[in-house]
Amino acid sequence: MMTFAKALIENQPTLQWFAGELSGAPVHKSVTNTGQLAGFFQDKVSLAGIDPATVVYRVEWWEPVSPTVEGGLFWGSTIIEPGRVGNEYFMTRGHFHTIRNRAEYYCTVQGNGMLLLMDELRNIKVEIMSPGSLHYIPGGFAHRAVNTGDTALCFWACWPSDAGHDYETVASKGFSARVLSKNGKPVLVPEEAVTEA
Ligand code: PAN
Ligand code: ZN
Repeated sequence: MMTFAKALIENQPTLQWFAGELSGAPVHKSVTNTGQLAGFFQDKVSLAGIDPATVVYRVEWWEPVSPTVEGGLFWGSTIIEPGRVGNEYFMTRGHFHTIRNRAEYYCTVQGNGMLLLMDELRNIKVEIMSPGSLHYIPGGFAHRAVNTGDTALCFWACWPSDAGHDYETVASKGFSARVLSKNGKPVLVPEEAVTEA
């Protein structure tokens, strides 16, 4: 009979749920600053006035299997700092999954924001992110999280190991709407109306 000690899997990761941190397993980390998001924010003049090393968001994620494996799952956190470039709130780049039918879950633990979901025809939907909100991102939808609050927005995500990230489509065509601050409130503004906003 196998003993419990022999059956026990080591290196089981631990979450600091509210801080968005992972430990106890090899974790990937990335930091994205304003300098790396030059093509993403609409107000280039305001962007030029911000130190390009200003952190916009950090991601930590665990890949228990290789990204080439079909059927696995990845798990990670994103923390978006509060801030704006001009009147546009700090946000993630946003992406489609390379394999378009791959879905994803986001769940918010801290802060307030909006999740933009855009299909390939550029139809856009928005979900409000607040502590406890759970978001199902269907396959075929580009997704971008926006921090509309005064504190960090922290959420966890779970996505298929083979999903892949297509950043090119969003980098070249953008989303069809932006979340801008108007009279201190977040408003979804269609891309074609942004210059008048
Ligand atoms: C998330 C995102 C994370 C950062 O883990 O990768 O929030 O956003 P960008 O990847 O758009 O920079 C996810 O959606 N994974 O699939
Ligand atoms: Zn994703």
